[in-house]
Amino acid sequence: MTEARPRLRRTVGDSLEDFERDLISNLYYQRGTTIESASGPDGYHTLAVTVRDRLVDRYARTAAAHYAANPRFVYYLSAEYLLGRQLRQNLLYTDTERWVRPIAEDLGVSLEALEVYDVEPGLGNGGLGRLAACLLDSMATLDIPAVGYGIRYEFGIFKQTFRDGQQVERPDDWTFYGNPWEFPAPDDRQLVGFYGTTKADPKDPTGLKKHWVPGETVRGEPSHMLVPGYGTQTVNIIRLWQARASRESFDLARFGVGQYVEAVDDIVKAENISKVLYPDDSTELGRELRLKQQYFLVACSLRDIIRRYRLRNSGWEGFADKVVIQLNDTHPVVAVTELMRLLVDEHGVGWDEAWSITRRTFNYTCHTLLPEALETWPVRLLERLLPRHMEIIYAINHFFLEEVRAAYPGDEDVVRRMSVIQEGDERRVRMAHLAVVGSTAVNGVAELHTKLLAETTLHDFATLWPERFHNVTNGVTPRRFLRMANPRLSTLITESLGDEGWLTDLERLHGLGTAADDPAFRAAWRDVKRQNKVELAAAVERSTGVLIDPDALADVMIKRFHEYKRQQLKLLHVITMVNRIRADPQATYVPRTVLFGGKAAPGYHAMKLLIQLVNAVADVVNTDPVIARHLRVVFPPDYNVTKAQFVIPAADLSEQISLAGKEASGTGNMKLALNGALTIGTLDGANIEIRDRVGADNFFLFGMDAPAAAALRRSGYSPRSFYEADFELRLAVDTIASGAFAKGDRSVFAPVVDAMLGRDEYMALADYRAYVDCQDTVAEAWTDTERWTRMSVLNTARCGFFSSDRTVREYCAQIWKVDPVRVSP
Ligand code: TH1
Repeated sequence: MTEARPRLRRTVGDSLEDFERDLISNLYYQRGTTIESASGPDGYHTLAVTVRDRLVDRYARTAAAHYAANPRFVYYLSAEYLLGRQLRQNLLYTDTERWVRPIAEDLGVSLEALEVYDVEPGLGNGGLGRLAACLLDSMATLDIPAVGYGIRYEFGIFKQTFRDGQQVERPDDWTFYGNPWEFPAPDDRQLVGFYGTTKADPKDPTGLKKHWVPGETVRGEPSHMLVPGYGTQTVNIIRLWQARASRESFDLARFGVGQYVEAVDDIVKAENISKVLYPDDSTELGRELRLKQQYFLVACSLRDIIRRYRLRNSGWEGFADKVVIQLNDTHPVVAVTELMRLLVDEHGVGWDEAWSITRRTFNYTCHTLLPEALETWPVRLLERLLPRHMEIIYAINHFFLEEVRAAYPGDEDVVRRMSVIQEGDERRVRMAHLAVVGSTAVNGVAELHTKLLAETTLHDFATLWPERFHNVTNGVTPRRFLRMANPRLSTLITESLGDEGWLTDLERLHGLGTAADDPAFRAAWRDVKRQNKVELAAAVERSTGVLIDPDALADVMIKRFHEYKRQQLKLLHVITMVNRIRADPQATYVPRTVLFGGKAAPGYHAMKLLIQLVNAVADVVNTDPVIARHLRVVFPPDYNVTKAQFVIPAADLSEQISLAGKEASGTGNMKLALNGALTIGTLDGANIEIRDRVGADNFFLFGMDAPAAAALRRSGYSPRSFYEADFELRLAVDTIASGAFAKGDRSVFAPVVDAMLGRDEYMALADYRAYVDCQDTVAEAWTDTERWTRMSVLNTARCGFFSSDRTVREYCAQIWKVDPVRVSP
């Protein structure tokens, strides 16, 4: 194959003058305005497309190189992506910020002023979506041929506001001003069916091949965003599907008889599929529309993958050699049945060969252990919505259970446990089981998580097929979460290490280890942290009205609100500090700012009430002149990737206090440690690996480990006994119960107290004493400034392992078996 003919390719100039000329021309011809009359959005969009065009050039060369090499591709299927803002990233990746600064200055605008129009696409809930974005960044940086597939939700994760301290959700109309970073590709649209009936194929003696006649069809229209690699020419893409009414999806007959509005109603229904992201993190919500979303993503993406495969290949024998599909949790797992359907029903491949291809194509990443996050779908819903897929699931399960019976003759108990179908009043399909059965490799996201998966949730599968199980510990991109978020620290690191090589080889941060012993370096390190805190303080004041002291210990807990993450435990500590100050106002206390950030799922009432309590405690603390001298509590609303980039560089203490065995990995823990925050944490998820690397002396460990937590639960956990045995704990709980945070009304937060003393599902009370004592150790450590700084430097120096580049290398070596393709300049 020859590359695209050069004369058809336009190359952007590579100088300040070219950039300036393109900027003016884009303002004039794209926005139809002039420098004199341009608005803020005009300026932003013009800059965005001018920067973007530098990437288009690389993308065209990447596509040509991939076409020529016909390599094995990684296809990442994910219902969620949290990409973060694009402008700064693309300025960095195209190395154009050095031009934009002076040009903007000449024009009397600041980059910061334009950036307010750079809306982050909030197409995810939390860690799972952000991980997908970090992995795509690292794949491009490592020149791995890859495409990310997702849904272009019209409304992303809701915007969080507070009214009287309560969370109020507002829709996130993220494309209101248009999205300059995406390219619609209507030519690559796909048709997706739902409902209908299946018919036997009379020519097929096995009965395994059938014909599906959908009752409804919807069109999927793709657009893509560019995913550039750092320090390389590779630009991959993420392809997002939006649902549109197909001509078949509304009733033309109705137009004929004047039922125009009713006919248009069908259009609305079809387009609802990609209307909104489900705002639930780590919980399963068995709603029909969500299953429709999942199948919509899968059906569009698989057809697109096959289309791409056929550009350079024919026949099916080689499919699994050219295509590897990574399933991001169970959300896209219906893909296993869809590929079978496409191969068997539509392309006439025999069942056994199709199954071999399918199994070799897919791999599955599990991100949780929480039972409520393990998706199951009612058989009856699948039979109605995806009748052919349900038949295929039965057939897959039939052959699978034959294998189980052969391995364990006479053991019907293991058959029942492992079956893809969960029997009971309402029969359900276990998506995680389907994923394991249909994949080559299954992985957990941190060592403990993988171990627990193999011992508990997927124990039978790990026993039957040990070779399928892998661990790939999560990572984060150092470009966004160190270089972009923390430019001051990045400069200091680069000065100390001599060059910027650490940005793509993060283990080089080890070189800072010796600098930790240099007092001048430590002073510079502290200075950076302080400046970051000054900046954060200004932002916090703007958004909450509360003044915070940049010299106070910045104690941050930023993550989704969930009982297992235990914001309630942090709050008990805050209230304990309040009670201590009240009891002895004259004593000396280490000044602290406690910063919370995070959303609760709109239907998660217990967590919404906890958010209200955090705000109520903040109110009491910040307005009490005695307490506020030592302590401030702030909760800026609408925590997202953009805000994370502000908060993380300013943090001194990172709260990672989930009940051991519940947080699969965590990735905020990595971002904070990488930015020199010390962790106070349990032996959970990736905390364990962080502690192993930074050293036990540089990590504040407390609480039960996973076996201890499991043992306590087995022995019959009674939160009340902990409450009664600990004076400070009793006082903290009683303070909430007294109505002190509700102007004396004891009823408002009574459910919080009841949850603590009643079930305390995640055993916060059992870990309270260890936690509060550990916080005292933290405060003590903070007073030794030099020692604290040394610990902070060592955290950064020793967190190189947590680069998502390492994560992607491990996926490549263990699971994907793909090689890079270099793109020449
Ligand atoms: C998160 C995990 O809770 C977190 O520990 C992990 O670091 C992250 O994934 C990345 O691996 C999960 N998010 C979700 C979201 C949904 C369902 C399950 C999980 S697990 C909707």
